[in-house]
Amino acid sequence: MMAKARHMGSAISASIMCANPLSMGADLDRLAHPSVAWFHCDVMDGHFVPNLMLSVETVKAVKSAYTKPLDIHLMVERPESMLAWFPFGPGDRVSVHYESTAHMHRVLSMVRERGALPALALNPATPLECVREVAADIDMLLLMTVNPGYAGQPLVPGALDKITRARAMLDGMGYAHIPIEVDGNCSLQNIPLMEAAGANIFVAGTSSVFSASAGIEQGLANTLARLKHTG
Ligand code: S6P
Ligand code: MG
Repeated sequence: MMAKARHMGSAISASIMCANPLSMGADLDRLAHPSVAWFHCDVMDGHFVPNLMLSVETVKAVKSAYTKPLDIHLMVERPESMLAWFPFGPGDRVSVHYESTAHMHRVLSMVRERGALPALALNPATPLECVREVAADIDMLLLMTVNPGYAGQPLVPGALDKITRARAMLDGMGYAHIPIEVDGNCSLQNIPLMEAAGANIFVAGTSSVFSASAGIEQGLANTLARLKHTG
């Protein structure tokens, strides 16, 4: 019987857009801890989502200063026209929204050609059915559990059910090895529910690693304590 992907190790991807912009380096130094698997870099163009976030220069600076793999989340129109701007390569991951391009297969191939891991990202209202068409071409599925654009939002209704359905779909298609990343209100309360539903990678932002009044180290410890399948 095929192993269920829900038993693969759970991991944290720290959302660096939630760092203090006036002391980002100090926050990232704290997050460059072995228990953080990825630096989640949100890129927003003001068109695909109503916000502007993490400039190319910021992502380049993070890439050159840290050895932590990048988990680049592109929330931009026509990502194929911007991929070349960003610094990523082997070990890094790039998530591309289904809703953002008419050329999903081409964009995923462009990511893989650079030795990085391509991932498909879906907005909350996007049907899971589109996963079938590119499951063979992705290394991860990113499910938005809030509407993309801002940190600090509540979970959208149906988010947990969608994780369950996505896990069942991938397992049923023979892709039990593909992890599911969840992004949006991965709070200390929601993480165990999301993990039980089948999520493997948790984007940690204002509701987890940045939520402790005692600071990021405490927030990280609190977040790790919520995961069942670590390591
Ligand atoms: C939102 C973005 C996310 C946020 C993260 C914030 O569009 O893609 O990565 O940074 O979800 O986390 P939280 O805990 O504030 O929801
Ligand atoms: Mg994100």
